[in-house]
Amino acid sequence: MVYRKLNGGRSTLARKPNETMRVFITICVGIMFGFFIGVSFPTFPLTKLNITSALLHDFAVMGNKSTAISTETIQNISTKNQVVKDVTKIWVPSNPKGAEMLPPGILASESDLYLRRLWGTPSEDLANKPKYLVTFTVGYDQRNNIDAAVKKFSENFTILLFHYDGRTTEWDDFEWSKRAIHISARKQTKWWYAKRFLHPDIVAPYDYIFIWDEDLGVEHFDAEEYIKLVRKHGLEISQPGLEPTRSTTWQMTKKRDDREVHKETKEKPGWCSSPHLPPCAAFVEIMAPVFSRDAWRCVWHLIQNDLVHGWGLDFALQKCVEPPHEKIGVVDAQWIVHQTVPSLGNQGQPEDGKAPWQGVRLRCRREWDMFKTRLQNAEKSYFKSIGVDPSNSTGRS
Ligand SMILES: *[C@@H]1O[C@H](CO)[C@@H](O)[C@H](O)[C@H]1NC(C)=O
Ligand SMILES: *[C@@H]1O[C@H](CO)[C@@H](O)[C@H](O)[C@H]1NC(C)=O
Ligand SMILES: *[C@@H]1O[C@H](CO)[C@@H](O)[C@H](O)[C@H]1NC(C)=O
Ligand SMILES: *[C@@H]1O[C@H](CO)[C@@H](O)[C@H](O)[C@H]1NC(C)=O
Ligand SMILES: CC(=O)N[C@H]1CO[C@H](CO)[C@@H](O)[C@@H]1O
Repeated sequence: MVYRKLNGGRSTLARKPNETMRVFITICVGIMFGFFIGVSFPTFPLTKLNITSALLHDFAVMGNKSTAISTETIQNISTKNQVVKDVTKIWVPSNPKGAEMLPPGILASESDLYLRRLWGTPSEDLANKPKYLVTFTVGYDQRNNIDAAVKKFSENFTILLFHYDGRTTEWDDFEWSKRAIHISARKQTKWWYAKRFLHPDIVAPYDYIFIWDEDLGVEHFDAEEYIKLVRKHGLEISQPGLEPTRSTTWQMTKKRDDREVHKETKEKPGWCSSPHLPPCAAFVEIMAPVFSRDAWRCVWHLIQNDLVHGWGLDFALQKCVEPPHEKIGVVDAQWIVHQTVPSLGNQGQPEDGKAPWQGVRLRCRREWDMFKTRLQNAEKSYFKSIGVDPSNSTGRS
């Protein structure tokens, strides 16, 4: 950095051969070293002056040999080096934005959700560090269902509950509740919590992150087995197969009986613009998604702060992995039941004589449109900015 600064200011040098440059740099380093010593031992200012002036003298002799670098120039450089005083202050441009003044060795850019104790040696706090994270967005009325679900997740999981009804302490009736993390904010949605509390740097230690609804039946599901299959089939974004019911809308997420995992399906004619595109492939729903660490790092950025219901997100997840039709899939061998109990959907405001759930549903639809429009516009302006017409490529919708 210092070299660059000095070189930048030296037009005389630019014309000179490499050797001069080398000598020059050596001298500069010498000067700086001298300066550093001077600053390090401020009680001996004369030492500093002497070293500097001795170097300047040497430099003048060498400069005479091959060039017209004058003592005045050197003095100018020397003056500029007063700025280099800042070398004793830390500035690391490669540090995260805002933390440039800290030495890289002290930066703790990532965190975790591990609970620590208040005494003893920090390095001995954690008996085990769970490698997976599961979150449920819950109301207390669904406690028995959540209790059943949590028991399908081993001690290798950190359990995080987002409470939308403000009731948290009651959960301590469950033994596992004391090792769980509880976050409470009234009447918010899963994606609202996820955006605020699951920043990729916070959940960085977890290989896989489950962001699940509260109304899932998990009788035929085991989380460790699920992860084995996800690893085996290279799924970055996945969900367990859904037992087919009347409310199962998409073919893709229906459980199949003849395989461990499926990554594509057939939909009704005209529903898929390509067999590799949602909802025929590269598609999971938003009720029970599982993300790898890397996929989540992308998806977190895709979640909009104001579009809290996450509608349309399922169609866009494919933007976050490559190739999506191979890295997004449904695990059939570990499957769940979507019980569709009325929960947060019932917590809207009655408006214009409409039931609360209607207001919520209306907002969901509206958000879906807004999300689609935002994404399309963002893509358009990106391609425009680099002068490419994406309609000419084999781009994804
Ligand atoms: C500079 O070089 C010239 C001849 O090359 C020499 O006569 C003169 O003494 C030199 N000056 C210094 C300061 O070394
Ligand atoms: C040295 O700096 C002074 C004032 O900053 C400037 O006027 C002079 O031209 C500089 N000399 C050289 C050789 O760069
Ligand atoms: C937890 O993870 C460890 C290490 O991967 C594994 O050996 C153990 O079997 C896991 N626990 C369960 C209950 O599967
Ligand atoms: C798209 O491709 C066609 C044929 O390859 C070409 O003629 C046309 O100029 C392209 N359009 C743009 C905007 O690149
Ligand atoms: C304090 C000190 O060491 N001063 C010395 C600086 O250098 C000149 C000559 O290079 C000496 O004469 C001084 O004694």
